[in-house]
This record gives sequence, structure tokens and C-alpha cells, in this order.
Amino acid sequence: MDKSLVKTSKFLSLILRHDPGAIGLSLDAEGWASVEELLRLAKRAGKRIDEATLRRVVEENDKQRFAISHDGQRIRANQGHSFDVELGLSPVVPDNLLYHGTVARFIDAIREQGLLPGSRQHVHLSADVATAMKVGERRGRPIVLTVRAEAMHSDGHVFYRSENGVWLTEHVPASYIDFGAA
Ligand code: HQG
Repeated sequence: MDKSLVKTSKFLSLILRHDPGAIGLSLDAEGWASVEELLRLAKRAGKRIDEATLRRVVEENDKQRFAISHDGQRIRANQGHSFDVELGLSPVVPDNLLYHGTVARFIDAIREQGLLPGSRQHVHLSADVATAMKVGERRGRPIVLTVRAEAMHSDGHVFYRSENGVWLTEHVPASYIDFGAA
């Protein structure tokens, strides 16, 4: 994705996941915004995005962060919100093991509290080690923790998978985490 698309993607993440009020936009309970209103309010806030660019960002985004409704009128973020949205995800049985990429400075707290969602709605887990490495690398030298997801599920924990393949759950108690050499 070229640089201007990345910039637009970051702006859309901010507005659709964290702070729609920053441009006076409102989202419905499922996190959808009107495309027309989003573009109009963004322009008023000094951020001009044309509709073709918006659609390219949705289509070409490396992680499929956004979705456009079937009728083409509405847009939302697929996951990662810092406020409550009803994404309409159904519980899914997870793979045996899932992975979480983090960095050394969080390990002590994670050993004590398990994985917490922080400012997001859910703890985010990856289906493979390579993806978890990339998530961890955003913060420094990555450490990948292994989560015994199937065991959690058997014990009643609920898992979801977002449209872009990220695994989500509310909390991962430390007892289900394999810290490896961390
Ligand atoms: C850590 C990006 C202390 C956790 C990525 C992480 C992902 C704790 C940080 C998605 C903790 C939260 C999510 C505890 C967890 N004590 N630290 N008890 N429990 N942590 O960004 O998983 O670009 O909210 O290890 O690619 O890093 O946004 O979550 O380091 O898919 O689409 O607290 O965000 O995708 O950080 O990343 P985040 P994450 P997007």
C-alpha cells in the first residue's frame, strides 16, 4: 500500500475504532458509519479523502482492517475498537494453540494477571507464530507466548475470530500461557 493510503488507513483507524467524535461522526451500535457522512465530516475537519481512495484503502489494506457494507453505503472497522461495538461475531472453537506477540517489559505483569485487553475490547491472538512476531515487533524485540486455546475453550472461555482472521477473547488467565524462554 502506498504512503498516502497508509496515512488514510491510520486516520480511518483513529476515527472508526477510537474517536469518531474527533470529526463529529457517530457510529451505530455495530460500529458502522455512513461513507458519505464520514467523507463530508473529514473534509470539514481538513482531511480531504475522495471516495475512490477510501475504497482502495478498504480493499488493499494489508490486514483487512475495514469493511464496506453490501450496499456500499457504510463502513466500519473489523476489530480493534476501544469502545463497545457489537461486531456480530459468533463464538468459534479455536485451534489447539494460538499465539500472542509481546515484549519483555510486559512479561511480569502478564505472569501475574494473564493477558488483559488493555484499551481494546478483547485480547488479540494470532493463529501462527509469524503473525504474533509481527504484532510484538511493533513494540521492540518480540516475545511470542503460546496460549492453550483449546483447553481454555473446554473450560468455558469464549473465542471469536474477526473478519480479518484475528482471534479474540476476553481474558487469558496466566495458567493457560506457555511463556517458553521468556
Ligand atoms: C500487553 C494491531 C501488561 C500486550 C496488531 C500488548 C494486533 C499486558 C499490549 C492488534 C497485559 C496491548 C492487537 C498485562 C497484555 N500487563 N501488559 N496483564 N496483557 N499486555 O496494541 O495484542 O494495527 O492493545 O502484550 O497487529 O499488541 O491495530 O494489543 O503488548 O493485531 O490493526 O499490552 O493491534 O493491529 O497492546 O495488538 P494492544 P496487541 P492493528
